[in-house]
Amino acid sequence: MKEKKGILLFNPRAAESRARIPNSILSLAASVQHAFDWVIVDGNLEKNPLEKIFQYLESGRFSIFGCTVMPGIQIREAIPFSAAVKKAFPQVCIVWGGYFPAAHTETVLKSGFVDAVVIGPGGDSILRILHALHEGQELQGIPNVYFRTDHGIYRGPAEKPLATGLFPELPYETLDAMYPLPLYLKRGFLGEHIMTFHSSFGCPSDCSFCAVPGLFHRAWFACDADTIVNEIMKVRSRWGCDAVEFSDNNFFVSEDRVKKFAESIKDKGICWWGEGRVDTLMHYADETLEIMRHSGCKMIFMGAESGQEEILELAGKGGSQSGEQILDLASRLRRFGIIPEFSFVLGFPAPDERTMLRRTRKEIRFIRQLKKINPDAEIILYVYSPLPGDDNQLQGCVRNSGLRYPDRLEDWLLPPWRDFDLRRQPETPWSNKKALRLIRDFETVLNAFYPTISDHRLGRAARALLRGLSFLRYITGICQFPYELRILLKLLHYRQPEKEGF
Ligand code: B12
Ligand code: SF4
Repeated sequence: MKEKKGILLFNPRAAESRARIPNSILSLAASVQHAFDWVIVDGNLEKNPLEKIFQYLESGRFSIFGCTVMPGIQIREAIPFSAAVKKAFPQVCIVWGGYFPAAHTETVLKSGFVDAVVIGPGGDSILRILHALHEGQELQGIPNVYFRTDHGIYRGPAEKPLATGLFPELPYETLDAMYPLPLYLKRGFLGEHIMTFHSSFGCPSDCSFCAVPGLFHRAWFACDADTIVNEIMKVRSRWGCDAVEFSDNNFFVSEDRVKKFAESIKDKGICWWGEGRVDTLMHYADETLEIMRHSGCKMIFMGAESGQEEILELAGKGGSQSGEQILDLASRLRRFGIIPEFSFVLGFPAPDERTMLRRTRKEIRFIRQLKKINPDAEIILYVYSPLPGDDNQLQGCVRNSGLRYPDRLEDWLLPPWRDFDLRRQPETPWSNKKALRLIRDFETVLNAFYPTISDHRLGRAARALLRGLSFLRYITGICQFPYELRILLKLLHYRQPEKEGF
């Protein structure tokens, strides 16, 4: 019988500190585990990941090098490592999945070293690719799989994922044998040993700046509350975690599910955090918020995006969310002792510099008002990094601006594309130096006056020093050139959730 070859799954480095359980590829491993051999190489934990990848591939055990790639830092290893693998092991099929190849599929496949791209949840597709390679068949017809042919890009049939296959039981024990699980259960604001769990795919909303609607078309698939609790308790009893970070795009879609989860997890000594929407949470009953808090919900991340109606409209949140609602929720969550973490997206395309500066100043005033209402509210400032996407008002502005993404995959490694997706200061036809400086200066003063609670290493003395030194600037609103604060934040190794996660 022909030898069955398996898959080497690679998670390129994504974080400077605090490696998280690599759920993107671990869930792929879970989908193939009963039929094929698999191993994981985690760039967040390896000193020399390429060496490890080569060692595995030299064994001849693997027919696929599967690489997960989200925009930003991960392309820095994904691109050169995939090119090197193709050169040294041309017979190995290189498959990419995740948000970056879903957005730039053609560029990825045209590179010549990525053989196939899987769009959306990949468990079922990767299993079918493994079977096809084993049986010497073509990849044609496998749902959501794109690949290069002599005639161009072949697009497999688009198929909605089936909720049943989306949440396979994760092989924590096998991962533990490769990378001891405690390496992923690190200390943070939520607890001493935080695990990451992903309990739903997609989102029913379609914000115009977000990558999720393009992949899921407003569908949302979730596992039930009992499954979440069982998985957490499995990790807790074997490795001892005391907190969970949910990495769902929108954990709070179903109030009923959240309530059930909160009721079952309470008294189990677990703190938790998740991402949701302002309008959804505003509609939650007081009783649910009360149960959530008592069950260990410490903080909720929400895309506030803006306090201005015109921007909310552009972002696709107009009509259902308003500035007033954001302020109300900030005050409401304060009553329940849950910290709201609001992210804002600044720097959307504007018709001229005056409008851009007016909008930026208005946003800053709104954030100051928000902090007055709830000083504990965490503020995350992003700058809009566009994605290729569907037709909407925002995409129209992007297209009219003349922005063009690189044609060559390798160009994503060069400035200005290298940092484009980090949401810090993407170079776009509408980016404006004065507005960016306003944002950065305000962010520095805000971070010093209200240091994030998520930087658990920052002691009391350091916080007091930062607050004292920024007091006058914050109170007077004179934020220009805050060099003294920048230096101090750097010396204190201040950790920004915008860069490192939450
Ligand atoms: C955990 C996480 C991180 C971690 C790193 C994780 C890691 N890999 O080590 C941290 C916190 C470091 C991080 C950082 C960033 N992140 Co992030 N991150 C996530 C998050 C919350 C969860 C990822 C996950 O585990 N999902 C669970 C798995 C099961 O789902 P999945 O990843 O989609 O995988 C499935 C499919 O995509 C597919 N698939 C994925 N990979 C592969 C590979 C192969 C071979 C195949 C066949 C299939 C396949 O199959 C999988 C199983 O079904 C996602 C949101 C989300 N819910 O996915 C954002 C997300 C991926 N991040 C995003 C972004 C933009 C970033 C940043 C670049 C920017 C920012 N400021 O947030 C930063 C970079 C920061 C930096 N250091 O520079 C965006 C990407 C959106 C986009 N623009 O396309 C997302 C979608 C959040 C969002 N809604 O905006 N992130
Ligand atoms: S609510 Fe969040 S995840 Fe859903 S579409 Fe909007 S930004 Fe994306």
